[in-house]
Amino acid sequence: MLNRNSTRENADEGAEVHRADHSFSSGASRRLVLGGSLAALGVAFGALPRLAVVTPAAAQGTSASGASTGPQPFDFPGKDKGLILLGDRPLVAETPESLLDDDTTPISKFFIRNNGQLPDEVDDMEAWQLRVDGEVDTPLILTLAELKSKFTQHTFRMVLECGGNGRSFFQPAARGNQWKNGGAGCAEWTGVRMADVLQACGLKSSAKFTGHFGADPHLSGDTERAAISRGMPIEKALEPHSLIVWAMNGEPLPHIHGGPLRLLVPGWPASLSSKWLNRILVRATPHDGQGMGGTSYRIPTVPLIPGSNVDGKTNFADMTSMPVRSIITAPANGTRLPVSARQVSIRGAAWAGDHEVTKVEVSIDAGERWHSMALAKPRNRYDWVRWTGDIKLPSEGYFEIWARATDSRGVAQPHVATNWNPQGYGSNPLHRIAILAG
Ligand SMILES: Nc1nc2c(c(=O)[nH]1)N[C@H]1C(S)=C(S)[C@@H](COP(=O)(O)O)O[C@H]1N2
Ligand SMILES: [Mo]
Repeated sequence: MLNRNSTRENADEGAEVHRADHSFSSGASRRLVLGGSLAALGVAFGALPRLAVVTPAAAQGTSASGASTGPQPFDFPGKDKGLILLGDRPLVAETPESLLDDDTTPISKFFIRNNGQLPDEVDDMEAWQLRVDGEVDTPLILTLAELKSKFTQHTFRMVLECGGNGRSFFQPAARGNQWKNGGAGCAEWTGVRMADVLQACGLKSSAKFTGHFGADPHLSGDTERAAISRGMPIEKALEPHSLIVWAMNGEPLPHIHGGPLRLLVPGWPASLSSKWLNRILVRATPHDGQGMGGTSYRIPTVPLIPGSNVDGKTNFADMTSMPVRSIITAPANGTRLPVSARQVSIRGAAWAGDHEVTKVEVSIDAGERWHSMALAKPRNRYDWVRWTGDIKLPSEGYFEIWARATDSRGVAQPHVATNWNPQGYGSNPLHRIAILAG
């Protein structure tokens, strides 16, 4: 349906930074997708009525050729029509930044990422089985009912973020779904600790890595191949926030999000958070499943010339913590304010993988001056930080709002995507939106 590998709004290969793709829309009947030049904007403004209906530019479907196709309503049961379809086979959809404005991301707005086909839905969720085997004293098969009754339950609000989030900001384009910043959400997850379950099986001294398996068939239908099967060092599995979960925002985990049972491994690429989880294999050596090795979920340890054709066998390392990121969730990109508006309240969210967010700043003059935003206290580790603040516009006219977060190591978001890699991981440039007073 959409070209997954090359969709980029307002694509302009010559631009040295990604733009805050902007459009000031006068409503569904009339839609303008603007390029970057102020001359183009000047023309477009004249054509608009004074108070336009607000449409986030992220909802604009624009093909790689630049032709506007208008927003494509996302049509999936229980999901908000404002999600952006990035691919329909496998089904992948992201959340526009402006739809991530809730403290807890509702299920209806939570992004979807599948690598294979959807497995069949089961009638009896409580009978779902998880096998734990490999480098353990006692391999176990546990039903969901047993997980619930035999282990202590925990609920944490935590960010789940695709390893490729932000990929569309790489230049040249990297392979894969062209995410903006919406391959992430922050929900309340309820389950039991991976650590408690692994320890119930008795970890051998040779237990150094995990391998995760789900019930979804490979996209090709080949039953010999897994849709995806990733794994990690055992230390990550033993963290108190690494959970085996069956509920999301207090509801049974929806099928599309891996129900009845999934992993939730916060801070690291979401590909580790196996959906439809049916097996955890404890290993002495790194897992070698689908999505491990080569350039999959791996980033260069020696910077590459952007666009290089490499196989990832040398000077690459598995991605661990996701990088720091902030998003502006209000106003929406493309918001048109009354001509007299000078005070603008801004809201957003920020998170930083394994690290903490210590600062969020906003600029309306392309980074000449930065203004600190107020940070809300996260509920628990791996929760995102909601932030708020007011900015004063010096005049009517066109402004870009830029937001950047800094993590507890003092690492801030860069202005552009850095450390280019073939599959486009770890892209976290500051978020830019455009507003118009007038
Ligand atoms: N079994 C299985 N688990 C999976 C995947 C998958 O395709 N199959 N996709 C992974 C990836 S790449 C991501 S980003 C997250 C997406 O989770 P969500 O669809 O609940 O948002 O699930 C992960 N777990
Ligand atoms: Mo992902």
